[in-house]
Amino acid sequence: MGKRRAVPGIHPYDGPAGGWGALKATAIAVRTQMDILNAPPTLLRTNQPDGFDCPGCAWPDKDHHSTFQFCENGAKAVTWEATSKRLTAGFLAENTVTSLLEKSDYELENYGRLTTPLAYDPASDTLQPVSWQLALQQIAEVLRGLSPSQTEFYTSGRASNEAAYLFQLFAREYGTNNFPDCSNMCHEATSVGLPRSIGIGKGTVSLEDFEHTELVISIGHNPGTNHPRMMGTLHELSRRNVPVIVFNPLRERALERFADPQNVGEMATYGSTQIASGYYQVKAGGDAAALKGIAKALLEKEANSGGVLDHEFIATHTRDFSLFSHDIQATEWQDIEQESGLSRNDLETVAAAYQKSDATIITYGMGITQHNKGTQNVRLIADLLLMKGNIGKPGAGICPLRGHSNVQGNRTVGITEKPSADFLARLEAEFGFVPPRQHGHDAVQAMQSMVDGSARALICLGGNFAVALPDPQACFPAMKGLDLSVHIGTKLNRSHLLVARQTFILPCLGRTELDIQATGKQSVTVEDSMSMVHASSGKLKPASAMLRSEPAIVAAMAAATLPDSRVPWAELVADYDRIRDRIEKTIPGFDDYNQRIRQPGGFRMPLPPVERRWPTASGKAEFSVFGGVEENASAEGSDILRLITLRSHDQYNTTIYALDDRYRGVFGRRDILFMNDSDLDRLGLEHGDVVDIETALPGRQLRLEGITVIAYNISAGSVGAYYPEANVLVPLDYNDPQSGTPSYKSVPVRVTLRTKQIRHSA
Ligand SMILES: Nc1nc2c(c(=O)[nH]1)N[C@H]1C(S)=C(S)[C@@H](COP(=O)(O)OP(=O)(O)OC[C@H]3O[C@@H](n4cnc5c(=O)[nH]c(N)nc54)[C@H](O)[C@@H]3O)O[C@H]1N2
Ligand SMILES: Nc1nc2c(c(=O)[nH]1)N[C@H]1C(S)=C(S)[C@@H](COP(=O)(O)OP(=O)(O)OC[C@H]3O[C@@H](n4cnc5c(=O)[nH]c(N)nc54)[C@H](O)[C@@H]3O)O[C@H]1N2
Ligand SMILES: [Mo]
Repeated sequence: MGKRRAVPGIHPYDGPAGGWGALKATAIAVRTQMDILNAPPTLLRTNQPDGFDCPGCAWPDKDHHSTFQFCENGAKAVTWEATSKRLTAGFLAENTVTSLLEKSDYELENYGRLTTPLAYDPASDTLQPVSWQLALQQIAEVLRGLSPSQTEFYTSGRASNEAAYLFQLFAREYGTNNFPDCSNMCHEATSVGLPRSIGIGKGTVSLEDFEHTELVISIGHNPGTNHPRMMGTLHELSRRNVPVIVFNPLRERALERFADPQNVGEMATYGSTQIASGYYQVKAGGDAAALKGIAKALLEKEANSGGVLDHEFIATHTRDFSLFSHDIQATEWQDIEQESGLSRNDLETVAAAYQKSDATIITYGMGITQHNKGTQNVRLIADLLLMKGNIGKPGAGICPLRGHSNVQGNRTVGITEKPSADFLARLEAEFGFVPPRQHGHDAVQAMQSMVDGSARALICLGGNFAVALPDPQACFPAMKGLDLSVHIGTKLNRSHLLVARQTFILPCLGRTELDIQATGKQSVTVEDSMSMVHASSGKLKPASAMLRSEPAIVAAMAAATLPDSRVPWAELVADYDRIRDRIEKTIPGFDDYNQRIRQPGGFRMPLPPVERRWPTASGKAEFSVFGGVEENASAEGSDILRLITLRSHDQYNTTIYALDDRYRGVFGRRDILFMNDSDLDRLGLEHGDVVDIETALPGRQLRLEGITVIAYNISAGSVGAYYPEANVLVPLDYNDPQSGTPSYKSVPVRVTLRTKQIRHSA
């Protein structure tokens, strides 16, 4: 970076990701959150056969019973939940909701675990303890007075299969398919795009495929922070000389160099392993152009010398190849280069590596899905794989990196606003009530209904709905306009505090905690990113005797709301095996559910594409037509930059563990805009200047003021800022029309100087 003036809290990080720094960060997480004596056994039980599933991410484990897999950010997720801090009734009595809204997201959760049901008291503007019975009775009364279509049922992807299944059952018997969920802000593009391409909205690879792969292309995800256990896999690949090609506008350290804390040699010698064999700093929103460039290079080679495509696979297993290839041929190199920011030569190099490999995996994350054409981006990735038959053979396939640890399972067990007629018929046959057929709201639609006043109640199974969504200026007042909001959660957050006419916060057990019901100790089940379903059993003493499990809370709310319910709620909750029996009867793929989760490692959900069976409308895998190269609405003006909103190393979505972003060299602050040197020069800005950011889209003026811009290794034309602070810049209706996913990774913005950087003593 050369010589620059010092900016407080900015210290470029030169080491590899992982290594001793990761061990130290784990020790700090333990020390600041937990009773030290309790901590090591807790961490050791993470992802063990009889332990709990790590609430951190959805990356699978080897057999789920191999050695303890060390993971810094998994440790943070566990210690944040298993903290010894408690949010007490005394504290809440002394602090009004208005005053709590002044606190940061970090402070709110750091008060500790919720310990008792709370109800909002408008007279004193405080949250006050309430009995479970009274809370449930009052919630039920409001719900019975509303039309079901006025109620939104939100799920955040940490809920277990059992809790999520009961939640959808409750909402559907009540009478709505309004299921906004976190997946709508995340991998909805995958859930919509992949079924069209290959017949199922899930990844096709298993961990074993990584042992046989010859090439991994990693697009738009940051595993060093968000899927740290994947780093062990990438580290192994790199040591076997398997090329890993990265497309990312930012130089993410973990994708460059990584020291595996489990590798004794590397740790002892302060060594590290290079991860990416090629690192392409694509422009934000330029992946479609890049993918089309790779496809174009392949088609040109095929035309020149042949032997590139898998013709037999294409003929037997796919359709619409000619439509796809015409679109690729019609796309000009000049447009590809301009939109991607990469040269034809670069893309031909990647195409050559792809041609050479007999088994390729493409992994991807939010850098692909969170664009106006996110669904079509996902389909382009599938297209590229189909060209060489890279789906349904060992070592190859598509690998979306899911978000929350059970977000995939939630969808499998029925959390969807667009249920299939089959599924509804099975629910009806099993339970004897008539579920609503009309499709419901996704996350953005639910919030839009709250904004226009047509939705009156919001029931949240976890999460931080209003903060996770774009556009707090529109969302926050909408939350306050509701008749009822109910939050099942573990810690206080801002969505809880945006109180409605009546608001209830219901404290639940976390994954780490012991769950005892009428028949004894219970386990729940979750599905990871690779469709493996396994059991998770908490072991710790609950944070408070008042906590209830998520299934128990949902069942009690349902029983209170629906006095004539056909569902035996209490009986189901007494023994979760009974919930799983019902899941087995109503959802294909769960045969012998209770037996199979008792086997080590659990079982895999059916994935027909792995056997080259394609449950699409045509029965074949389908190529797509992207059309053009632009992923996002174009905005005019040479001063316009594309804003990426991203996660720091010390956060879990809206949960901020601490204020550092170690690998990006940011410490103790989050008010940062990452910008390329050439853009700084062009705009007449300097490293450390304080700027204002304004969204360059028609409509309301959206601004984020007083942000410090720093020079960073990010592609020219793209800038980065932290989520959720930067959500004020994203309009609620700026999304992918096919999947409804907000385009958090490509907001056109203008950046203007506010104050010149002040010289600080370093
Ligand atoms: N510790 C931790 N773990 C987590 C989470 C967390 O917040 N903290 N969140 C969980 C959840 S819900 C999710 S969805 C996942 C998220 O995991 P990721 O998908 O890794 O999410 P982001 O942090 O949003 O990072 C996106 C990455 O994409 C890059 N990127 C941005 N725009 C583009 C683009 O246009 N093209 C390309 N090629 N790259 C781009 C960014 O530079 C960044 O490296 O992680 C899960 N795991
Ligand atoms: N700008 C921008 N916005 C984004 C994104 C982005 O990349 N950029 N990413 C989007 C993505 S990918 C996602 S998934 C969403 C995340 O959206 P959400 O899933 O709604 O948000 P989280 O921050 O994960 O939710 C945190 C809260 O969950 C509760 N909680 C934690 N553990 C438990 C539990 O075990 N049970 C229950 N019931 N509650 C629990 C706690 O009260 C905590 O405050 O945000 C989206 N928003
Ligand atoms: Mo996510």
